[in-house]
Amino acid sequence: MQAHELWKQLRLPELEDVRQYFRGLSTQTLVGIGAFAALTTYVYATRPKALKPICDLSVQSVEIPGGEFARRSVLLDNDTLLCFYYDDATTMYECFTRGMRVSNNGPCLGSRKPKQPYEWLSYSEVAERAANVGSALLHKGHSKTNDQYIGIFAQNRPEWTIAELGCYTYSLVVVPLYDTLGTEAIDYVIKKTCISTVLCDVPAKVSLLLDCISDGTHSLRTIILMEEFDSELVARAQQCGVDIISLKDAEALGKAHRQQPVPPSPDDMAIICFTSGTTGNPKGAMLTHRNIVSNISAFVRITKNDCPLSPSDSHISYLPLAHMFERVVQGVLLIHGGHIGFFQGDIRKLMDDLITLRPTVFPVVPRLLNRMYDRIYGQASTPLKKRILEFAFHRKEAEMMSGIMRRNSLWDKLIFKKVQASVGGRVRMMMTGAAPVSTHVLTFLRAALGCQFYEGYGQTECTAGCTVTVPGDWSSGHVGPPLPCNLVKLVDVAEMNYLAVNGEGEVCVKGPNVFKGYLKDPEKTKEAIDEDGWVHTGDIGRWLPNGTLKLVDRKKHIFKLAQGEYIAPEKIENIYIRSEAVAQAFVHGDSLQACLVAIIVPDPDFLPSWASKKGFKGSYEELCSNKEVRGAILEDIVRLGKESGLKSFEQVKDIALHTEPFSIQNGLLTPTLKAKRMELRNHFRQQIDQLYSTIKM
Ligand SMILES: *[C@@H]1O[C@H](CO)[C@@H](O)[C@H](O)[C@H]1NC(C)=O
Ligand SMILES: *[C@@H]1O[C@H](CO)[C@@H](O)[C@H](O)[C@H]1NC(C)=O
Ligand SMILES: CC(=O)N[C@H]1CO[C@H](CO)[C@@H](O)[C@@H]1O
Repeated sequence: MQAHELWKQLRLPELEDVRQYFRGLSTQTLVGIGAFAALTTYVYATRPKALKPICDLSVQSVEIPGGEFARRSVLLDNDTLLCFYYDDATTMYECFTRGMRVSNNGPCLGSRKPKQPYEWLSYSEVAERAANVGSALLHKGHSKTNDQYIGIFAQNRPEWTIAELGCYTYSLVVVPLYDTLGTEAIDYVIKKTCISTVLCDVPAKVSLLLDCISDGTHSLRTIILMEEFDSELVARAQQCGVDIISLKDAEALGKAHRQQPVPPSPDDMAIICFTSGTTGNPKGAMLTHRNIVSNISAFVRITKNDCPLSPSDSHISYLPLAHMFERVVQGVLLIHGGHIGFFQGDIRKLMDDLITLRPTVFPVVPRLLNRMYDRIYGQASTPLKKRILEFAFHRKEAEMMSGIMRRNSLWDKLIFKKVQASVGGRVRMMMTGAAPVSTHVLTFLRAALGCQFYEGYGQTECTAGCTVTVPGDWSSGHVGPPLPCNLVKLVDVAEMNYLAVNGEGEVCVKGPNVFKGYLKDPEKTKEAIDEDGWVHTGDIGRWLPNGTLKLVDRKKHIFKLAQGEYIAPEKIENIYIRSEAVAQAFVHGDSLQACLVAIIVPDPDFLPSWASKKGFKGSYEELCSNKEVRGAILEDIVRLGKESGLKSFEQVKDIALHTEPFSIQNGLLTPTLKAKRMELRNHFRQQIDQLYSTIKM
């Protein structure tokens, strides 16, 4: 094949040498283009046919009668929403038992020690240990009707899922605890739920827990600890009135007092998921088995044709199990008898875990995607390599837009194989959610990784998801149509000029995945769910002509500049933090000002090398107080803004550099790491005033 020949000529000498060779002839570009044109011909000649999409991609959702412009998925035959995909899996407990059956008792949960292969527990081993843990809890006096909340305070690991299943087996309810809640909030959660038993992974978490409950009025009686501990810890706990027992002993206790399962029904509570808002105490979203299983089922319905899962599928579990996104993904695997490999607990070793596990399912968050993207581009170290990479990307992008998603094209063999190998080489399904991802980064990684790659949108109050992109639609910039398990409507936000008649407004969700309210908090429940059962998300969406939803804004985070232009600061910040020099950004403006300014926290890891490329030397602090460095950073973020299509009034006119990161500790971030905009504005009042005063001069 001619194209291969050409490629070989281009590759045999190092690309760098080719560049040298053709220097002066100024034909470097020509050769590149000639070779690529020939390759393109080859690629087109060998191109596979697109799979038939699961629906007409130009009509992904339809309006339902009722006059409120609410829409449902076209994957439904009628307006009845999907609750269960499989009749024999209507609760989280049944999802597991179904998986045990269809996998024929295959491997279920895996973990590894440093540099070792994965070791697996089979489905029946997991079921056995879960029943033991559950029986131990019953023995300690817990039951469906008495003291039913069980805390789990641990990183992702097999014991997490075993403990969870142990609760489900006897209709107990899981209350996940996590570090970023903060000590005050953990104390609050324990009091609110009157938890008496918590399972912890390591002694450090026990210490933290004991710190949280130091005032002596708590309900905590027992801590079941997964890892080894010393007598000092036991003594300290005893002073707080808490017994510590090892998980091993608890399992032995349960084995000796084994109870018949008490399986939950779909409307029984499964999890109380505490989330923290920008102000006030955390809110405990009550989720039933039906809530979770309907989300799992909707996802199964969407992916069933193009990416059906089976017992041979494996998933890498590293996103916090305390959040519903990861929980739902695990459910999707378990219901199909797939297996779940846990990371070692250290995010820096994730790449090693990926290569060892070689998962087929890989959920991600935008932050990780940005890292991957930057690394791939960073490796294309010469202009020619960059151009080749971009060319290959555009060829695959064109294929994707015609519905083809694959990993066996020429471009994959030549360019993207390495990227694919870096995540194990077998990934065939990815999903991202939790935060917006840049359309360019998403499209590039879809092309590079060549797998079914879905973007979802949702919140805990509707069990993780309420929309997700459908297979075959690999365009980005929207979050797909409503899930088959819920309706979505947009409601007028008149003060921001978003009107439902124009297909714009606050996103509201209703369906079996919508939660039952916040635990013992009728007031906040009323704020979140209206009388007709719609959850009001606070996000602003817009319907696209093909029935997909695009998120355009947050209800609160918007302001007008003096000339009347609307500004959505988070959108701008998300672009600016893509600069290598920038770790965090806070964009400010208000209706008294004609322009925007920002507080920038430069990235301590990357600023020095970035600055030295531009000829600046010095420590992080020195660089941050250097006016010219500030100018260079401003120039860089404005460039990024321009590339990403920001209008000129959406760009900042000046910035101040700040060396202390915004954090939960200093009160500038929420426990879910979102900016507390009010506090940021007050905190930086002086710098902001200073910036505006110099701009005016
Ligand atoms: C709606 O469609 C579902 C799935 O095809 C079907 O099971 C159900 O009976 C239908 N309901 C009505 C009211 O037609
Ligand atoms: C759906 O509509 C959006 C906006 O018009 C567009 O960007 C996207 O490509 C469309 N998707 C498909 C599959 O046509
Ligand atoms: C149907 C569906 O997929 N809804 C959400 C459920 O959870 C997944 C993640 O596991 C999300 O991607 C979806 O948005």
